[in-house]
Amino acid sequence: MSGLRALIWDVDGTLAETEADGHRVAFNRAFAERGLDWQWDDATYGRLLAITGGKERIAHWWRQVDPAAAADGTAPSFVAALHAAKSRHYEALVAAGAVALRPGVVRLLEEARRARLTLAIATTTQPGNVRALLQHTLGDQAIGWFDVIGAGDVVPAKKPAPDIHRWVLARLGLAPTQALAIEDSAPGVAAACAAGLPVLAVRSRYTRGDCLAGALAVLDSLDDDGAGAPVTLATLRRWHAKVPAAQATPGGSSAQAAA
Ligand code: XBP
Ligand code: MG
Repeated sequence: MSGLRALIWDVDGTLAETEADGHRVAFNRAFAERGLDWQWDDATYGRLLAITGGKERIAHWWRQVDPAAAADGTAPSFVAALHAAKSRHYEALVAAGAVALRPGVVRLLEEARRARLTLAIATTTQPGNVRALLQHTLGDQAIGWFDVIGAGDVVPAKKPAPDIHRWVLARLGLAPTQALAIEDSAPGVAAACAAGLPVLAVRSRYTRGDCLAGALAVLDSLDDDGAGAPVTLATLRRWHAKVPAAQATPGGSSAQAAA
């Protein structure tokens, strides 16, 4: 097992609870702006999160509510325009402070920076959304904390495909076993595992019921390692060092077993 050299962070649900009060609201504002009577309530949106990527989520919904229109040749450009409006609304919501970083995130980022561990991002959301979140929660300088930011359509297939994690690893010049992914959802954990990355899962609002099998540990918060203590770099290094044993265990191990 190589030592831990980099943390590869997911954004939505992991750095911040962006979905309910950020992305969902932005989708609904874009629908209303375009005169559509579509409205994604909390439960509907929770189900739709199985479709990763905003454009893909809109197209999936459209195929359900109006299959004939969704099959029209102009559908992709309509989806793209609708999604661009959604991204504009999302960035405005983030700028207005609608989403905050999750507990423990700033503490762990700062500890990793002090230890000169490489930081990177692998996310399904659009690059502009990542920039807006970092800028409005951590400040203008925070974008520079991350050596590589893999986001949105830089890869053809979104999570649960491993493409985005592989893209980030290639640019970092690291083997999967030299890094640790931090994810909140079933598609995110599946993507990291398929890329050969050890992964820590931290459940978020919409992923309480997700199957997170394959993760080194499954937590509810970075402020609770499963035994009531904050997750520190030492915790991550300890779990990371056990990767061969954890990978040999079908379904991974619990936080208590990993600790
Ligand atoms: C999050 C997503 C994203 C956002 C919307 O997945 O699926 O699509 O919900 O973002 P993950 P865009 O946290 O696993 O990256 O509309 O910008 O695509
Ligand atoms: Mg996520």
